[in-house]
Amino acid sequence: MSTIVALATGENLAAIALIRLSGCEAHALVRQFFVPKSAHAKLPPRRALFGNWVVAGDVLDQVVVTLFSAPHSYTGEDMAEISCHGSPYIVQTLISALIAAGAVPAQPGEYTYRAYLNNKLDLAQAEAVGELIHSRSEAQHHAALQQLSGSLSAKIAALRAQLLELTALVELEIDFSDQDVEFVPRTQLSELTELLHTELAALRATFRQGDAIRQGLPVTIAGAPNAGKSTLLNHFLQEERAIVSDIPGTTRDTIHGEIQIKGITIRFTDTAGLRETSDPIERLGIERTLNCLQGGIFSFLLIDATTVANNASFEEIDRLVAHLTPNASPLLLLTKADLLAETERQTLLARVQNAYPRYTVVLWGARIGLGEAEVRAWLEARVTEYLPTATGFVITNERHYRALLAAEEETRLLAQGITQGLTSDLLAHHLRQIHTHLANITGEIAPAEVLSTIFGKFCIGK
Ligand SMILES: Nc1nc2c(ncn2[C@@H]2O[C@H](COP(=O)(O)OP(=O)(O)O)[C@@H](O)[C@H]2O)c(=O)[nH]1
Ligand SMILES: [Mg+2]
Repeated sequence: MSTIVALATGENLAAIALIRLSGCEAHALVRQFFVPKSAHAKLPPRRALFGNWVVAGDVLDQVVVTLFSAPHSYTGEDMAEISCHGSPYIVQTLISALIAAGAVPAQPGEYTYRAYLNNKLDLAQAEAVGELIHSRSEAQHHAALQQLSGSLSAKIAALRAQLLELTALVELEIDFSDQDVEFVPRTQLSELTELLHTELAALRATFRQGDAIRQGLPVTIAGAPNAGKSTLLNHFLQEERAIVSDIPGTTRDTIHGEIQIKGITIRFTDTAGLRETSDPIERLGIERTLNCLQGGIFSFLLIDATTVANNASFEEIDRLVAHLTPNASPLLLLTKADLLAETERQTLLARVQNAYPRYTVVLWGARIGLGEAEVRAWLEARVTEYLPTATGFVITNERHYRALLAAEEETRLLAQGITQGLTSDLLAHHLRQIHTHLANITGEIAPAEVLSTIFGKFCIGK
C-alpha cells in the first residue's frame, strides 16, 4: 500500500501545522529530509525529535518529528507526524518534496480508512471520528465520543450473541431435517425472537433523540410581515443576522441561526412573512416559509399584539394555525406587547390563551426582554422531551438507524415464519439477513460503495 501524506491541521493560517505520513515508506521518507539536532542516528519512535527539515540542501524550517511504528499508530501502519511552522509556503514545499520522493496525497478520510482496514477501529467507530470532528454541541460531542469508545459496537455484539443462540438452534434442526423431528420447541424460538425484536426496536427508537442531538431541533419563525420575526431571531442570536425594518416584506428568503439550549443546538429559521402578494419573488419566499413550517414540528408563530388587541376575533391567528400539520408543536408569541399597557396585554393574553387552549401563548416584547424567560423555558421543555436519559445510549447515525430498522423488519418476518410453521431452512434465511444488517453497522460486512460514501465525507488529513 502506498505511503500517504496530508496536512492534518486544515487550511487556516496557524502558528503550527501538522503533516502526517502513513505507510511503509513513512520513516524512510522522513530520514531523507530530517536532520535531528542531537545525533539520534536511528530516530527512535514515539519520541518528539527537534531538528531541521532540509529540502535540496536548504533548511526549509525547524520542525518537530514524531515517528510511530506499526502497529502502534492511529492507522496501524508506520507513521510520522511533522510539526512545522504554519506558513502555507513551508507546508506546500514540505509536502511537495515528500510527494516528489514517492509519497501520495491522501484521500479524504484515508487515515481513518486505513485504521479501519487494520482493525484499529470498526466502521461505527470510524464514523464516530467524523462525527467528533464535526460536533458542534455538548450533546453531539458526548454521543460521538461514546460511539468512538465502542459502546455501539458492544451493543451490536450483544445483539449478535442473541442472534447466534437463535441461529444455533435453527441450524441444529436443519442438520436433522431428514429425520423430521422438531428438536427445539417452537415456543422457545418464538421467545428468543421476541426478545431480539424488542431489543432491536428499543435501540432503533433512540434515533429520534439521536437525530435531534446531531441535527439540533429546528424551529421555524413564522408570522405576518412586520410581526417582529427577524427582531426575535436577532434577539436570540445576539447579533444583527437578519435585516429588521418596518417595511413589510423585508425578509424574502429563509435565514438561519443557531443557539444552544442544555447542550442541544436549536436551529432557528427566520422566514418571509405570510401574506397575499403579487410579487413573484416574495411569493417564492412564502412558499419556502410554508415548506419550512410543514416540514418540521416546532415553530414560533408571531402575531403583532398591537394589531389584534382590539379585535373581537382572531382571524389572523386562525390563518396562521391553519398552515400547521397535525403533529405540530407551536409557540404563539404576541409580539410588540411592550407597546401595550400592562392591563391591556394581560387581557389579550387571557383571550388568546382561551381561544387556543392547546397551545402555549406568551407575551413578547423584544425591546424590554418581555417573554424571554417563557420562550427559553418552552425551548428547554422541548429539548428535555428529546434528550436521552442520563445513562441512555442513542443512535445518531442514519445509516445505523436504517440497518437496525431492516434487522427489526427481518426479525418480524422471522417471528411470523415461526408461527406459520416455516421450515428451518427458510427461517435460517431470515437469520442470515438479520446477521448481515447488524454486521453492516460495525463493518464486518460492508460493500465498497458504503465505505467510499462514509470516508468520502471526511476531511483530508483525517
Ligand atoms: N416595540 C417593539 N417593536 C418591535 C418588536 N419586534 C419588532 N419590532 C419592530 O417591528 C418592525 C418589524 O420588525 P421585523 O423584525 O423586521 O419584522 P418581520 O417582518 O416579522 O421580520 C421593526 O421596526 C421592529 O423594530 C417588539 O417586540 N417590540
Ligand atoms: Mg423579517
